[in-house]
Amino acid sequence: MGNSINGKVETYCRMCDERCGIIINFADGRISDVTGSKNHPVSKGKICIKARAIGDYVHSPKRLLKPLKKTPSGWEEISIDQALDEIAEKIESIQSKYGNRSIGVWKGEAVGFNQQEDYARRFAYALQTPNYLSNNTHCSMSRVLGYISVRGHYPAPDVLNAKCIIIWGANPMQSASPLANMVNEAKKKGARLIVIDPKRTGLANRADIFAQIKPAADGAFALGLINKIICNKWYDEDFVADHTLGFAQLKNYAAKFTDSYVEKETGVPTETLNEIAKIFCNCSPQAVILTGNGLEHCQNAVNNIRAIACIGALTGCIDQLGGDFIPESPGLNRLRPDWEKVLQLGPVGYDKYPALARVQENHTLLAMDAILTGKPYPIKGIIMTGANPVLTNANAAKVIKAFSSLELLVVRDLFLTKTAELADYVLPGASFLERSEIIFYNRFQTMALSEKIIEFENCQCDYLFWRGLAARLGLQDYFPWQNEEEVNNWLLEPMGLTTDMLRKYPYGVQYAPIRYQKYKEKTKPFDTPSGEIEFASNYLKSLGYAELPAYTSPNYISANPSEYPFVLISGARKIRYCHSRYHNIERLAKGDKPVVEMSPEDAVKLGVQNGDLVQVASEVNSIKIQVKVCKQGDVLEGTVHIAHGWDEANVNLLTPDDKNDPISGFPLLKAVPVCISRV
Ligand SMILES: Nc1nc2c(c(=O)[nH]1)N[C@H]1C(S)=C(S)[C@@H](COP(=O)(O)OP(=O)(O)OC[C@H]3O[C@@H](n4cnc5c(=O)[nH]c(N)nc54)[C@H](O)[C@@H]3O)O[C@H]1N2
Ligand SMILES: Nc1nc2c(c(=O)[nH]1)N[C@H]1C(S)=C(S)[C@@H](COP(=O)(O)OP(=O)(O)OC[C@H]3O[C@@H](n4cnc5c(=O)[nH]c(N)nc54)[C@H](O)[C@@H]3O)O[C@H]1N2
Ligand code: SF4
Ligand SMILES: [Mo]
Repeated sequence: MGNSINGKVETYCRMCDERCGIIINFADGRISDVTGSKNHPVSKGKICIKARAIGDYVHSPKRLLKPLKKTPSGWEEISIDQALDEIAEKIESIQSKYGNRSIGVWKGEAVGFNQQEDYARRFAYALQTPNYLSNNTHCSMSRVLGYISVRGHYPAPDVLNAKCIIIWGANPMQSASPLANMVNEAKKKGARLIVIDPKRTGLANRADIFAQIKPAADGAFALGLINKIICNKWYDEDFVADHTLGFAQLKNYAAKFTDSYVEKETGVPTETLNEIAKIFCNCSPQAVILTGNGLEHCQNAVNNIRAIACIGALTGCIDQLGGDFIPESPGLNRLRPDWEKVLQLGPVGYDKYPALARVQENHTLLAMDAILTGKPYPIKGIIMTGANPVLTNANAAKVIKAFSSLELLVVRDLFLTKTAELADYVLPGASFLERSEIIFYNRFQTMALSEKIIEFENCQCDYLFWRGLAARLGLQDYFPWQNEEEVNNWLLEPMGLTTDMLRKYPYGVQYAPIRYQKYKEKTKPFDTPSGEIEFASNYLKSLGYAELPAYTSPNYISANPSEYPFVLISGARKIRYCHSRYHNIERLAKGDKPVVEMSPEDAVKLGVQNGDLVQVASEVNSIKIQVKVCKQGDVLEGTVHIAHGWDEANVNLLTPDDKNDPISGFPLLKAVPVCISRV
């Protein structure tokens, strides 16, 4: 199977979103092996285990190669034309019965961002539905919201030139190998490394300081640091005076975060807090904080992240060499529809989470409620690509119930996943080697063309799928370009570039020179309502939220813990998987199984050992899973961890969808109170 070139092809790996440079060797039309490309300026020849499994993945015998239609007697193979004809007809009938907004379009993590995301947004807009849904109800948007409310932008930390690196709620050794390599490189040049995490990660082992914090207590720690920095006058007085608003209020508020309170709340000793504050300020402005997913999944996520965003702003790290670089945009043509017009159509979730408008996101969890209740209006059909929400969205039982009740669910995937099993139509998706798109490294301000190098009959790329479906609905004007090559050239037009020009630079061209301290060039340089850095936000206040990055203690700390005495964190990355992906690839998953990781002290308390089966129950649901007892000190006592993405023990059956961060609406995926008992 497969139609391809023989010999070597140099391209980008997209088994995760890091885009390392790879050389793929083909033999007899199949990928025979994959090695790292030394020509790639970021990955420099290094690749991880997932890249080595690209051939197993792309040529997997489990891959879907024909569209499937669900019939009373099971799956029936049909042609793409028949599938698109029937899906278009069904969309028209649903929209005429329930209104344009009754169709949702869902894009998952696997197809990436930029133009793949924009195709989905564009198709939704063509249908006149505001309901573009995505993995971003669970990913990054809390961080983006937190940062942009303070700074007006999301930074790209200049790790390589930093003298102090704080890794806060992230684990790049598992989740972003090239970034971990940069951290190690900076460390070799003398950078100090600090890790703040409830779990001892790989980089925590190499860190100068490891602060083993209680889950979701990050805001208290950040405010404790702010208090230290202000009391000791370790902040950048000129930068604060010239470019920030709300300093006096922040100072006042942070004063409540005394040593004893912070130590009790976070579990981190005061000496450690002092040490971190001192090192960070000594190294500033060449100091960065790398924030991760670990900060996003709690009930105070955005405010905790706002507090963290204030730290580097206080010490003047903004847009500095070795600090928080502010990337410039490349200035392509826009595929994405005008957001103001989308908003006017009334996306689901905005009454509850109005701040989402700032990041142009909708709320997938409230979409589940709309499907089940018909309120605020019915959603009856979903067209999905590159996602597996049955394994990745909070409260999976509700997701299954909602998807099962739809009049139309279309899933585009490489495999018949748990989500695809619920669909009316399953369409074979194209892997990243089967599409052409423009990719970016915003930290280096480079862009490159990643080209299709292999093709399977019936496995359409996303662009041709959206175009084919739009044409059947009379919406061809939204997708006028015949193929991806035409789209790519149209995108590049305003920059005076063409795909042929990009082809000459396989690992990218720089679209703008790197410049620092760009804020000095303008009077109101930051993209906040005031144009300055906002320690206090009038915008959030006007929406009914706290003006300052206020801290609220997580329920498991503040409430009586007796019924659910453990706190579950879920989804710490493992290098061999990406969310629900690759558990079906033997080379990657062999010998591995889902486990609940716990400290030896907790294992003793529960009377369990490695391999014992336990039941883990939250307020929402329960699962059975085997125990893995960790080394002492690797997981904080009282805290347990379960990875997401496993069919066999789906941790998202336990995660609630109604205990959300009030600003971003992000669900509680870390800091979930649970009880554990032997089976
Ligand atoms: N191999 C692999 N790589 C991936 C992915 C994947 O699934 N697999 N997913 C990709 C995606 S979409 C994303 S969003 C990124 C995420 O990448 P990261 O942001 O690096 O996320 P994690 O690896 O989950 O690391 C989160 C860390 O936060 C810690 N943590 C949990 N709760 C808390 C808390 O309350 N406070 C603090 N301070 N720390 C906490 C966890 O113990 C863990 O070490 O990874 C990307 N890369
Ligand atoms: N409990 C818990 N849940 C979490 C998280 C957590 O930390 N804890 N993290 C959350 C985060 S940060 C994220 S980003 C989400 C991700 O959640 P999802 O968006 O659901 O992403 P994946 O699980 O990677 O699902 C991708 C699906 O796309 C398919 N696929 C792969 N390549 C392609 C392609 O090129 N085209 C198409 N059409 N399909 C393809 C894969 O086979 C897979 O079934 O999960 C979230 N869920
Ligand atoms: S980190 Fe691994 S999976 Fe991700 S792009 Fe690089 S080689 Fe591929
Ligand atoms: Mo993510």
